[in-house]
Amino acid sequence: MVKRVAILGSTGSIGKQALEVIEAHSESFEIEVLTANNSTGLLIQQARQFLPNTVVIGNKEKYKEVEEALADLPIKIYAGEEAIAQVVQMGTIDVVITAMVGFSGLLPTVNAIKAGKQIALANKETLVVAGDMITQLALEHKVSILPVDSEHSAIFQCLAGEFHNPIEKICLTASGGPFRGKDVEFLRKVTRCEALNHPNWSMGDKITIDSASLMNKGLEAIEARWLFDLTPEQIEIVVHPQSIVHSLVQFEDGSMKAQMGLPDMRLPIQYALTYPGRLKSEFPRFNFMDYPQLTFEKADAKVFRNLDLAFQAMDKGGNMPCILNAANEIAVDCFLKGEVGFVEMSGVIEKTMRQSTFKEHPTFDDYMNSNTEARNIASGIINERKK
Ligand code: MN3
Repeated sequence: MVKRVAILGSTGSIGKQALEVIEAHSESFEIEVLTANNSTGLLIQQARQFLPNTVVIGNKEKYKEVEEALADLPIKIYAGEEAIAQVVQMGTIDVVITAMVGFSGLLPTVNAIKAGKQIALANKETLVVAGDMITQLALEHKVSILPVDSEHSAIFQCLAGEFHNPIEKICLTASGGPFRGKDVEFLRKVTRCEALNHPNWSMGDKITIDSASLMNKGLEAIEARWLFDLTPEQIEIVVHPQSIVHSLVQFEDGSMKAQMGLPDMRLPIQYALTYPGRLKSEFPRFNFMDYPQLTFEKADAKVFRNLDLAFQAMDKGGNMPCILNAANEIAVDCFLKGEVGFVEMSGVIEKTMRQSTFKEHPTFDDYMNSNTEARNIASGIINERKK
Protein backbone atom coordinates (compact mmCIF):
# COMPACT_ATOMS: atom_id res chain seq x y z
CA MET A 1 0.00 0.00 0.00
CA VAL A 2 1.25 3.46 -0.87
CA LYS A 3 1.45 5.86 2.07
CA ARG A 4 0.35 9.40 1.32
CA VAL A 5 2.57 11.92 3.06
CA ALA A 6 2.28 15.57 4.07
CA ILE A 7 5.54 17.33 4.91
CA LEU A 8 5.22 20.46 7.02
CA GLY A 9 8.46 22.37 6.54
CA SER A 10 9.60 20.64 3.33
CA THR A 11 12.37 23.16 2.57
CA GLY A 12 14.16 22.72 5.90
CA SER A 13 16.89 20.21 6.64
CA ILE A 14 14.53 17.39 7.74
CA GLY A 15 12.02 18.18 4.99
CA LYS A 16 14.66 17.91 2.27
CA GLN A 17 15.98 14.63 3.64
CA ALA A 18 12.44 13.25 3.95
CA LEU A 19 11.96 13.99 0.24
CA GLU A 20 15.20 12.13 -0.53
CA VAL A 21 13.86 9.09 1.32
CA ILE A 22 10.54 9.32 -0.49
CA GLU A 23 12.19 9.77 -3.87
CA ALA A 24 14.24 6.61 -3.30
CA HIS A 25 11.04 4.67 -2.47
CA SER A 26 8.49 6.13 -4.82
CA GLU A 27 6.75 2.73 -4.95
CA SER A 28 5.90 3.10 -1.23
CA PHE A 29 5.19 6.82 -0.79
CA GLU A 30 3.36 9.63 -2.46
CA ILE A 31 3.55 13.32 -1.57
CA GLU A 32 0.13 14.88 -0.87
CA VAL A 33 1.11 18.18 0.76
CA LEU A 34 4.24 20.32 0.96
CA THR A 35 4.47 23.44 3.12
CA ALA A 36 7.21 26.02 3.67
CA ASN A 37 7.44 29.37 5.40
CA ASN A 38 9.51 31.51 3.08
CA SER A 39 11.71 29.48 0.74
CA THR A 40 9.62 29.84 -2.40
CA GLY A 41 12.34 28.83 -4.86
CA LEU A 42 12.91 25.42 -3.32
CA LEU A 43 9.21 24.87 -2.58
CA ILE A 44 8.35 25.48 -6.23
CA GLN A 45 11.09 23.14 -7.38
CA GLN A 46 9.91 20.42 -4.97
CA ALA A 47 6.30 20.86 -6.08
CA ARG A 48 7.25 20.49 -9.75
CA GLN A 49 9.19 17.33 -8.97
CA PHE A 50 6.81 15.58 -6.56
CA LEU A 51 3.48 16.93 -7.88
CA PRO A 52 1.61 17.12 -4.55
CA ASN A 53 -2.11 17.69 -4.38
CA THR A 54 -1.60 20.86 -2.30
CA VAL A 55 1.16 23.36 -1.52
CA VAL A 56 1.06 25.96 1.25
CA ILE A 57 3.40 28.93 1.61
CA GLY A 58 3.35 30.31 5.16
CA ASN A 59 4.29 33.86 4.23
CA LYS A 60 1.16 35.29 2.59
CA GLU A 61 3.14 37.92 0.69
CA LYS A 62 4.72 35.15 -1.35
CA TYR A 63 1.47 33.54 -2.47
CA LYS A 64 1.45 35.17 -5.92
CA GLU A 65 4.99 34.10 -6.69
CA VAL A 66 4.20 30.43 -5.91
CA GLU A 67 0.84 30.56 -7.66
CA GLU A 68 2.30 31.94 -10.88
CA ALA A 69 5.22 29.53 -10.90
CA LEU A 70 2.91 26.51 -10.59
CA ALA A 71 0.03 27.82 -12.74
CA ASP A 72 0.53 25.12 -15.40
CA LEU A 73 0.11 22.28 -12.87
CA PRO A 74 -3.06 20.94 -11.18
CA ILE A 75 -1.76 21.80 -7.69
CA LYS A 76 -3.91 23.63 -5.12
CA ILE A 77 -2.04 26.54 -3.56
CA TYR A 78 -2.79 28.25 -0.27
CA ALA A 79 -0.99 30.73 1.97
CA GLY A 80 -0.77 31.55 5.66
CA GLU A 81 -0.32 29.75 8.95
CA GLU A 82 -4.05 29.01 9.21
CA ALA A 83 -3.89 27.18 5.88
CA ILE A 84 -1.01 25.03 7.15
CA ALA A 85 -3.06 24.13 10.23
CA GLN A 86 -6.03 23.23 7.99
CA VAL A 87 -4.50 21.19 5.17
CA VAL A 88 -3.24 18.52 7.59
CA GLN A 89 -6.87 17.40 7.95
CA MET A 90 -7.24 16.46 4.26
CA GLY A 91 -8.81 13.03 3.81
CA THR A 92 -6.10 11.83 1.44
CA ILE A 93 -3.24 12.15 3.96
CA ASP A 94 -2.02 9.07 5.87
CA VAL A 95 0.99 10.49 7.69
CA VAL A 96 2.14 14.01 8.55
CA ILE A 97 5.85 14.74 8.95
CA THR A 98 6.07 17.73 11.29
CA ALA A 99 9.41 19.27 10.34
CA MET A 100 8.79 22.95 10.98
CA VAL A 101 10.75 24.89 13.59
CA GLY A 102 9.55 25.84 17.06
CA PHE A 103 6.19 26.63 18.62
CA SER A 104 4.52 27.05 15.21
CA GLY A 105 4.35 23.25 15.00
CA LEU A 106 1.83 22.97 17.82
CA LEU A 107 -1.48 23.85 16.16
CA PRO A 108 -0.97 21.87 12.92
CA THR A 109 0.07 18.84 14.99
CA VAL A 110 -3.02 19.13 17.20
CA ASN A 111 -5.24 19.33 14.12
CA ALA A 112 -3.52 16.40 12.40
CA ILE A 113 -4.00 14.22 15.49
CA LYS A 114 -7.65 15.20 15.75
CA ALA A 115 -8.07 14.20 12.10
CA GLY A 116 -6.57 10.77 12.93
CA LYS A 117 -3.33 11.20 10.97
CA GLN A 118 -0.19 9.35 11.96
CA ILE A 119 2.48 11.78 13.10
CA ALA A 120 6.16 11.47 12.20
CA LEU A 121 7.36 13.98 14.75
CA ALA A 122 10.42 16.02 13.92
CA ASN A 123 9.19 19.20 15.62
CA LYS A 124 10.25 18.38 19.20
CA GLU A 125 9.01 21.74 20.47
CA THR A 126 5.43 20.47 20.11
CA LEU A 127 6.03 17.86 22.82
CA VAL A 128 8.19 20.19 24.90
CA VAL A 129 5.47 22.84 25.00
CA ALA A 130 2.38 20.68 25.44
CA GLY A 131 3.45 17.06 25.82
CA ASP A 132 0.67 16.20 28.27
CA MET A 133 -2.02 17.51 25.95
CA ILE A 134 -0.53 16.01 22.78
CA THR A 135 -0.03 12.51 24.21
CA GLN A 136 -3.53 12.54 25.70
CA LEU A 137 -4.99 13.64 22.36
CA ALA A 138 -3.05 10.96 20.48
CA LEU A 139 -4.42 8.35 22.87
CA GLU A 140 -8.00 9.56 22.41
CA HIS A 141 -7.73 9.56 18.62
CA LYS A 142 -5.72 6.30 18.48
CA VAL A 143 -2.93 8.05 16.63
CA SER A 144 0.69 6.94 16.87
CA ILE A 145 3.41 9.53 17.27
CA LEU A 146 6.53 8.15 15.61
CA PRO A 147 9.76 9.91 16.55
CA VAL A 148 12.02 11.30 13.83
CA ASP A 149 14.57 12.77 16.26
CA SER A 150 17.54 10.36 16.03
CA GLU A 151 17.86 9.72 19.79
CA HIS A 152 14.16 9.05 20.18
CA SER A 153 14.09 6.88 17.10
CA ALA A 154 16.96 4.92 18.67
CA ILE A 155 14.96 4.34 21.85
CA PHE A 156 11.86 3.52 19.84
CA GLN A 157 13.84 0.94 17.84
CA CYS A 158 15.24 -0.56 21.07
CA LEU A 159 11.69 -0.91 22.38
CA ALA A 160 10.46 -2.95 19.41
CA GLY A 161 9.13 -6.21 20.85
CA GLU A 162 9.49 -4.96 24.45
CA PHE A 163 5.91 -3.72 24.87
CA HIS A 164 5.24 -5.18 28.30
CA ASN A 165 8.74 -4.77 29.68
CA PRO A 166 9.04 -1.67 31.84
CA ILE A 167 11.93 0.71 31.15
CA GLU A 168 14.27 1.26 34.10
CA LYS A 169 15.98 4.22 32.48
CA ILE A 170 17.09 5.63 29.15
CA CYS A 171 20.39 7.27 28.20
CA LEU A 172 20.08 10.03 25.66
CA THR A 173 23.41 10.49 23.94
CA ALA A 174 24.67 13.97 23.05
CA SER A 175 27.54 14.82 20.75
CA GLY A 176 28.45 17.66 23.08
CA GLY A 177 28.44 20.08 20.15
CA PRO A 178 31.31 22.29 18.98
CA PHE A 179 32.13 23.60 22.48
CA ARG A 180 32.49 20.33 24.36
CA GLY A 181 35.11 20.60 27.09
CA LYS A 182 35.21 24.43 26.98
CA ASP A 183 34.72 26.67 30.02
CA VAL A 184 32.42 29.63 30.56
CA GLU A 185 35.19 32.12 29.77
CA PHE A 186 35.58 30.53 26.34
CA LEU A 187 31.83 30.45 25.75
CA ARG A 188 31.54 34.19 26.47
CA LYS A 189 33.53 34.96 23.34
CA VAL A 190 31.82 32.47 21.06
CA THR A 191 30.60 33.89 17.73
CA ARG A 192 27.53 33.04 15.69
CA CYS A 193 29.73 31.41 13.07
CA GLU A 194 31.51 29.15 15.58
CA ALA A 195 28.22 28.12 17.16
CA LEU A 196 26.75 27.21 13.76
CA ASN A 197 29.61 24.82 13.03
CA HIS A 198 28.40 21.46 14.39
CA PRO A 199 30.96 18.62 14.30
CA ASN A 200 28.68 15.67 13.34
CA TRP A 201 25.25 16.77 12.16
CA SER A 202 24.22 19.22 9.46
CA MET A 203 20.95 20.82 10.61
CA GLY A 204 18.95 24.06 10.57
CA ASP A 205 20.24 27.15 12.43
CA LYS A 206 17.90 26.96 15.44
CA ILE A 207 18.68 23.33 16.33
CA THR A 208 22.41 23.84 15.65
CA ILE A 209 22.56 26.64 18.23
CA ASP A 210 20.47 24.52 20.61
CA SER A 211 22.99 21.70 20.14
CA ALA A 212 25.93 23.99 20.88
CA SER A 213 24.26 25.25 24.09
CA LEU A 214 22.99 21.74 25.05
CA MET A 215 19.45 23.15 25.16
CA ASN A 216 18.70 20.67 22.41
CA LYS A 217 19.47 17.80 24.80
CA GLY A 218 17.29 19.40 27.46
CA LEU A 219 14.41 19.72 25.01
CA GLU A 220 15.01 16.13 23.94
CA ALA A 221 14.81 14.94 27.55
CA ILE A 222 11.37 16.55 27.82
CA GLU A 223 10.40 15.09 24.43
CA ALA A 224 11.49 11.61 25.63
CA ARG A 225 9.55 11.98 28.84
CA TRP A 226 6.30 12.30 26.91
CA LEU A 227 7.06 9.88 24.09
CA PHE A 228 8.03 7.04 26.43
CA ASP A 229 6.04 7.97 29.54
CA LEU A 230 9.07 8.44 31.83
CA THR A 231 9.84 10.40 34.98
CA PRO A 232 12.70 12.94 34.84
CA GLU A 233 14.76 10.62 37.10
CA GLN A 234 14.64 7.90 34.44
CA ILE A 235 16.41 10.10 31.89
CA GLU A 236 20.19 10.30 31.83
CA ILE A 237 22.27 12.42 29.46
CA VAL A 238 25.58 10.96 28.26
CA VAL A 239 28.01 12.84 26.05
CA HIS A 240 29.22 10.65 23.18
CA PRO A 241 31.26 12.78 20.77
CA GLN A 242 31.30 10.29 17.86
CA SER A 243 27.46 10.22 17.54
CA ILE A 244 27.43 6.51 16.66
CA VAL A 245 25.40 5.18 19.59
CA HIS A 246 22.18 7.14 19.09
CA SER A 247 20.71 6.31 22.53
CA LEU A 248 20.15 3.42 24.94
CA VAL A 249 17.40 1.79 26.96
CA GLN A 250 18.01 -0.07 30.22
CA PHE A 251 15.39 -2.61 31.29
CA GLU A 252 14.53 -3.84 34.77
CA ASP A 253 16.87 -6.82 34.55
CA GLY A 254 19.77 -4.43 33.94
CA SER A 255 20.06 -5.31 30.25
CA MET A 256 20.83 -2.38 27.98
CA LYS A 257 19.95 -2.06 24.32
CA ALA A 258 21.50 0.56 22.07
CA GLN A 259 20.83 1.55 18.50
CA MET A 260 23.86 2.46 16.41
CA GLY A 261 24.78 3.74 13.01
CA LEU A 262 26.49 6.60 11.22
CA PRO A 263 24.88 9.97 11.97
CA ASP A 264 22.43 10.25 9.08
CA MET A 265 18.95 11.69 9.66
CA ARG A 266 17.54 9.87 6.66
CA LEU A 267 17.55 6.64 8.67
CA PRO A 268 15.27 7.78 11.51
CA ILE A 269 13.08 9.61 8.98
CA GLN A 270 12.71 6.43 6.93
CA TYR A 271 12.02 4.27 10.01
CA ALA A 272 9.25 6.62 11.10
CA LEU A 273 7.68 6.20 7.65
CA THR A 274 8.10 2.42 7.38
CA TYR A 275 7.54 1.35 11.02
CA PRO A 276 7.15 -1.46 11.98
CA GLY A 277 8.89 -2.57 8.78
CA ARG A 278 12.23 -1.54 7.32
CA LEU A 279 13.11 -0.72 3.73
CA LYS A 280 16.42 -1.35 2.02
CA SER A 281 18.61 1.75 1.87
CA GLU A 282 21.79 2.87 0.17
CA PHE A 283 22.91 5.00 3.15
CA PRO A 284 26.64 4.67 3.99
CA ARG A 285 27.34 1.80 6.40
CA PHE A 286 29.22 2.00 9.70
CA ASN A 287 32.64 0.35 9.90
CA PHE A 288 34.14 -0.41 13.32
CA MET A 289 37.66 0.04 11.95
CA ASP A 290 36.88 3.69 11.18
CA TYR A 291 35.91 4.18 14.85
CA PRO A 292 38.39 2.28 17.00
CA GLN A 293 37.17 4.25 20.02
CA LEU A 294 33.66 5.13 21.06
CA THR A 295 33.88 7.36 24.13
CA PHE A 296 31.38 8.51 26.75
CA GLU A 297 31.56 11.29 29.32
CA LYS A 298 29.42 13.31 31.70
CA ALA A 299 27.60 16.40 30.42
CA ASP A 300 28.83 19.59 32.10
CA ALA A 301 25.60 21.22 33.28
CA LYS A 302 27.59 23.87 35.22
CA VAL A 303 29.08 25.28 32.02
CA PHE A 304 26.09 24.46 29.82
CA ARG A 305 23.39 25.80 32.12
CA ASN A 306 20.60 25.35 29.59
CA LEU A 307 20.65 21.63 30.27
CA ASP A 308 20.00 22.29 33.95
CA LEU A 309 17.25 24.81 33.17
CA ALA A 310 15.48 22.30 30.93
CA PHE A 311 15.52 19.66 33.70
CA GLN A 312 14.23 22.27 36.18
CA ALA A 313 11.37 23.07 33.79
CA MET A 314 10.62 19.37 33.35
CA ASP A 315 10.59 18.81 37.13
CA LYS A 316 8.30 21.80 37.67
CA GLY A 317 5.91 20.65 34.93
CA GLY A 318 2.74 22.55 33.98
CA ASN A 319 3.50 25.33 31.51
CA MET A 320 7.15 25.72 32.62
CA PRO A 321 8.58 23.81 29.63
CA CYS A 322 6.44 26.03 27.39
CA ILE A 323 7.99 29.10 29.06
CA LEU A 324 11.48 27.62 28.73
CA ASN A 325 10.90 26.93 25.05
CA ALA A 326 9.52 30.40 24.28
CA ALA A 327 12.39 32.14 26.08
CA ASN A 328 14.88 29.92 24.27
CA GLU A 329 13.35 30.65 20.86
CA ILE A 330 13.74 34.38 21.51
CA ALA A 331 17.24 33.98 22.95
CA VAL A 332 18.45 31.92 19.96
CA ASP A 333 16.86 34.32 17.51
CA CYS A 334 18.59 37.27 19.21
CA PHE A 335 21.90 35.39 19.41
CA LEU A 336 21.74 34.75 15.65
CA LYS A 337 21.11 38.48 15.14
CA GLY A 338 24.08 39.37 17.37
CA GLU A 339 21.88 40.96 20.04
CA VAL A 340 22.75 38.65 22.91
CA GLY A 341 25.87 36.64 23.82
CA PHE A 342 26.09 32.86 23.87
CA VAL A 343 26.32 32.56 27.67
CA GLU A 344 23.77 35.32 28.24
CA MET A 345 21.09 33.18 26.61
CA SER A 346 20.87 31.05 29.77
CA GLY A 347 20.38 34.16 31.92
CA VAL A 348 17.54 35.33 29.70
CA ILE A 349 15.83 31.93 29.90
CA GLU A 350 16.27 31.66 33.68
CA LYS A 351 14.84 35.15 34.31
CA THR A 352 11.92 34.50 31.98
CA MET A 353 11.13 31.28 33.84
CA ARG A 354 11.07 33.26 37.10
CA GLN A 355 8.96 36.13 35.80
CA SER A 356 6.31 34.29 33.74
CA THR A 357 2.93 33.22 35.12
CA PHE A 358 3.02 29.60 36.22
CA LYS A 359 0.05 27.31 35.52
CA GLU A 360 0.05 23.81 36.90
CA HIS A 361 -2.70 22.45 34.63
CA PRO A 362 -2.64 24.54 31.48
CA THR A 363 -5.31 24.37 28.77
CA PHE A 364 -4.57 24.89 25.09
CA ASP A 365 -5.31 28.62 25.44
CA ASP A 366 -3.04 28.80 28.48
CA TYR A 367 -0.21 27.43 26.35
CA MET A 368 -0.88 30.00 23.65
CA ASN A 369 -0.96 32.86 26.18
CA SER A 370 2.01 31.54 28.07
CA ASN A 371 4.05 31.35 24.87
CA THR A 372 3.22 34.99 24.06
CA GLU A 373 3.88 36.20 27.60
CA ALA A 374 7.25 34.43 27.86
CA ARG A 375 8.34 35.77 24.47
CA ASN A 376 7.50 39.30 25.54
CA ILE A 377 9.33 38.92 28.83
CA ALA A 378 12.42 37.43 27.16
CA SER A 379 12.46 40.18 24.51
CA GLY A 380 12.09 42.78 27.26
CA ILE A 381 15.06 41.36 29.18
CA ILE A 382 17.22 41.43 26.05
CA ASN A 383 16.19 44.99 25.15
CA GLU A 384 16.97 46.08 28.69
CA ARG A 385 20.49 44.62 28.37
CA LYS A 386 21.13 46.47 25.12
CA LYS A 387 20.64 49.86 26.83
MN1 MN3 B 1 18.32 14.77 18.23
